[in-house]
Amino acid sequence: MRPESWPRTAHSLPAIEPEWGRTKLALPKGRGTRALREARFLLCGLSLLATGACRRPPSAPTSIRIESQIAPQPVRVGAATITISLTGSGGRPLTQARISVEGDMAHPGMSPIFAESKEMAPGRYQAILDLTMAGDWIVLLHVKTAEGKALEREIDLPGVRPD
Ligand SMILES: [Cu+2]
Repeated sequence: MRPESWPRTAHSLPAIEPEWGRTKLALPKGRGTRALREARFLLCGLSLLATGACRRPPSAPTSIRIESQIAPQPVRVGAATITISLTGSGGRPLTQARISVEGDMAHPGMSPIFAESKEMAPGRYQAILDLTMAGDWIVLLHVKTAEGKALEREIDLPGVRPD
């Protein structure tokens, strides 16, 4: 089970992450690391409180369906192929969408990973996400349709196995 108090939000801190990166680099080596980690964790929590309301993914218009599959099963460290099918009203394939895929781990302190998808067939997209660590992942699909509608999907990917 994923502790709700920590985030999902590795990905929701784009404005803050670079600052931390700089701060970390500026610290003398081997000192203050623990304090930094705690401060960073606290910051995560605060930022979740502050932005929780506006970070909810926009709800999808009911006419658009997003279905996804991930392979191989069981999912393990390394390349995971994510296949996404996008359909509009009446089941017609939605072509020429942009789908970027983000992977976050359920524990703090890890940077998100990203992959862009390619349209392999009309309305059928594929992305390869390089899962770098065993454990619990959350995959976010950031979809932008050809008409410019933005949608998000979150897929829990618990228990990714070691290589
Ligand atoms: Cu990790």
